[in-house]
Amino acid sequence: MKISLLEAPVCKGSPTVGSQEAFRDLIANRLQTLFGEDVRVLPMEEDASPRRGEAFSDQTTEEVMSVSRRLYETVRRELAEGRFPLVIGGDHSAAIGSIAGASAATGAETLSVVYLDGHTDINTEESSLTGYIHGMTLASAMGLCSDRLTVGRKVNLLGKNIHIVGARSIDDGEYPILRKNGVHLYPADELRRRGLAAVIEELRRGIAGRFVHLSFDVDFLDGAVFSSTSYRMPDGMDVAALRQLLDGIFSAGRVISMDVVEYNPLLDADGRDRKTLFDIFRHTAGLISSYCAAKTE
Ligand SMILES: [Mn+2]
Repeated sequence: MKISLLEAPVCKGSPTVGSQEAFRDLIANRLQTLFGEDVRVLPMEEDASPRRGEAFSDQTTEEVMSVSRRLYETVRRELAEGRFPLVIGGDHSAAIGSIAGASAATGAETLSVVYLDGHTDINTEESSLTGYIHGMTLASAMGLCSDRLTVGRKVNLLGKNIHIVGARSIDDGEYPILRKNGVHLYPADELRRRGLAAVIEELRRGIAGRFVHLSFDVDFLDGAVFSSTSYRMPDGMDVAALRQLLDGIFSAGRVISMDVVEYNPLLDADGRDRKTLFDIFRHTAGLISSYCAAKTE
């Protein structure tokens, strides 16, 4: 399976600066060499300027969505060419574009999304307390936000096809949205209580044979394991758990595209987290070559 590395240089979906540099940092350190000969490296030509996002701001919304619109087109195109789009954020608002692109390729009802994240990112403009778009990604993908936060046609991803794993910071206003839409939620404490293997088994049944877009936010990992991100939180998962989950997801579903978001290289002075990320990418590259080629034919 040929891989395309897509840059999503957006940090204005959040109140912090730095994640928009992640792609350039990783490519400068030769991330592409992990993905074989035929890897395509696709920087986004026009960069989002590294200013902080402003809450509930029309201009910020327009700038965030401009990146997502371009991502949407690129993800669609790479999928149509039979390649695997691997989107590197940027903050998690980038996934508005990548999910829209994946769902345009498969049909929204046919697509499952597995969302590995310390948050649930399912606020609407009404429920959001902070007004930052990186907390509204899934609500946008489900068509619950206004047209301003919609890429192309409304995506209307179904709640029952969304699986959020590892969350441990959920707003009061997000619970009713999760419940009403039947989103599958596996919070970090549930993973510990039930055991990782039991949750992976249930998740595998939910996505078996289905097209999957996988969205990985580095704050899924415990803040002590991986600290170069804007929202560093305790009680997260470790890299071994992530590997097990990735193994389960790739072997059960037909993973067609993936995001890796919220890495902030400006907070990674000694490069420790970059090294962790490279290990994760190396593992992912192996899974893509084992599982993705056969199933897309
Ligand atoms: Mn997130």
